[in-house]
Order: sequence, then structure tokens, then C-alpha cells
Amino acid sequence: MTTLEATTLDAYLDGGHGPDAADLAALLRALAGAGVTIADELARAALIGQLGTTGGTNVQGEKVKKLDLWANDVVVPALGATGRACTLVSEEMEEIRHDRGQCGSAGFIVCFDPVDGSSNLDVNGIVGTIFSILRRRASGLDHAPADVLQPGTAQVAAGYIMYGPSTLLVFTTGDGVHGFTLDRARGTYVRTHANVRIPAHGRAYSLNDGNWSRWPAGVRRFVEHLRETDVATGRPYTARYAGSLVTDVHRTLLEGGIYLYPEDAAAGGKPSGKLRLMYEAAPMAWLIEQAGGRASTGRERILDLVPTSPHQRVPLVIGSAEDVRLAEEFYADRRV
Ligand code: FDP
Repeated sequence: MTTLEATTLDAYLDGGHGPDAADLAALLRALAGAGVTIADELARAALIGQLGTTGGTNVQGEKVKKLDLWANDVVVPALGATGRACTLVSEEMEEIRHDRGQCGSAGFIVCFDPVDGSSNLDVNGIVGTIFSILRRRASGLDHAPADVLQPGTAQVAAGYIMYGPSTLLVFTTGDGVHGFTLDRARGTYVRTHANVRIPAHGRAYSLNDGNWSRWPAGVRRFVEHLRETDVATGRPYTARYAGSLVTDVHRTLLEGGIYLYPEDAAAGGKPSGKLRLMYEAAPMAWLIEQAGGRASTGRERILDLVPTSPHQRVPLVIGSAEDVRLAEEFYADRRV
């Protein structure tokens, strides 16, 4: 990773190559712009009554925060105004949003979670926007329902905007992972992280320990292994968990280690875990692979999974390649 350099997001996007470069630049600029609007709202949310819930629940049965819906209403028109995406999938929209008016010319599908980690909102914690961009494959006005169900390998851009002490856009278009920090004084994003590479192994593990009794046995054994003392292999690992996927993956990307949200092995639990494939796991998996890391369900590569529904959940094991490989060994009972 290098530090400060002068490349702005606009300059980087203007220098893009390939048939999709102009379209992706327009979509990424729209997401970056929406990110500035969302960051501003987050900063003043407590002052203007924007914290708390709407009283409703989303397609996942989770309580919807006011800012979840508000941010969705920022991202949708921002993407729509590009004229490049006729089909949108959002955590906050039960149905796929298909704009038939744009369908003739728009060649892309965008899947996104406008505010991920929203349980952190009311405690001034860090949240993010996650996005995944797919190329439209089929033609005809009714292409959308089947067309969105593409595996992660089909992504043409993916990333997140992290709303922390600074606002940071991290993405890949298949040419490495780059991070751009919002420079408010200049009114632009500036590249602060070029060609990010994740360490081959780390010293931290990240998962919700409160779910211990519901993890599969292999995950419990893996975590016990990480907690043992062994100087030669850098154990015990330290524990870090924000409960905000963007925060936890971002730290793992920069410092190495492993993040897990396993399936719930208890009777009546969530057999596919909690995270959503199309707008959480797949974009993070591509980003981490582009940085030299690894992402799986514990058994299968995330990017190879073909979604069966837009809001499908999936277990996620992601991070440094050596750490994820070791977790997979425990999943497969090759290590005990
Ligand atoms: P949240 O429900 O607060 O929006 O999938 C969403 C997510 O947060 C992730 O960002 C986060 O990593 C995870 O859920 C946290 O879930 P737990 O509270 O079950 O740990």
C-alpha cells in the first residue's frame, strides 16, 4: 500500500480502459457522489432526528432504520440519473427495480446495500455502503428477474464507501483494489490507497462470539485453535469485531486476518448465515480476491455461487489467504 498521492477519483476514472470504462466511470461517480450526501446526513443525523427506526421491517424481517430508507432514496436516483443502469437490487427494496424507460440503452445492473451495519447508527458507529455492478446480459424488457442472478465472477466493479472519521471509497474494476479518501476542502476524492494487497496471514479474527453455541463444530474448533498460544504461528490471534461488515472487512483488508459470519447450525437457526450474497458477500469477495486474499462459505468459493434469489443469504469466511484456507481445513474436518 502506498500513501498520499495526487490522483483524484476523476483522473483515475478518466484513465480507465476497456469497453465499459465510460459506463463504469459514470456509475462509480454516481455512487461516490451519493456517498458524500450520505456522509453529510450521518454527521448531522442526531441533530435532525434521523436516528432510530421507521417502525417497519425489511424483506429480511429486520427493523428498518430511518437512515436505511433515506440513503436508499439517495442512491436510487443517483444511479438512475446516469442512464447506465436499468436494474437495481437493494437491501431496502423487496422487489427488483427495473426501469423499462432506460432499458433500451442502459447496460448494467447495480446491487447495493445503502447503509450496511445499520445497528451501529444509533451509537455513532461506522457504517458503509456496499455495491456490486454487473453487466446486463439479456435483451428485452423482461430481462431483469433472471438477469440479476449472476455469480460474483461476473462482476465488473465492486466496492464500498466507509463512513468513518474520513469517508473512504474502496473499489475494484478488476485492476487491483484502490481506495480514495474524500477531501472535503477540495470537494473531491483523492487516492490514498493504491493497489492494496492483503497480508498472506494476519493476527486478528473477527466474528460475533455471542453466536458460539450455534456455529458449526468446525468453526468452533478453528476459533479455539486461534485462541491457543503458539509463538511460531503467531497465536493467539487477537479478536476484533465491529458488527459492521464494511468496518470489519476494511480492517482485515489492510491488516490481514479473517472475518467469519458462519451458518447457524442450531435447529431452527439460519442455515445460510446472515449476510446477503449479491450485495454483501460477492462484492467483498471480489475485492478481497483482487487484493490477494480469499473468500468462501467455508466450503465453496463465494464468487462461484450462482444466486437463486436477489436477497439470498450465504455464510462468509473472508480475509488473508492462509487464514481462510486454514478455516476451510477445519470446516472439512481435515484439522481437528
Ligand atoms: P446490520 O445488521 O447492523 O446491518 O448484514 C448486516 C450486518 O449489520 C453487517 O454489516 C454486520 O457485519 C452484521 O450484520 C452484524 O450482525 P450481528 O449483529 O449478528 O453480529
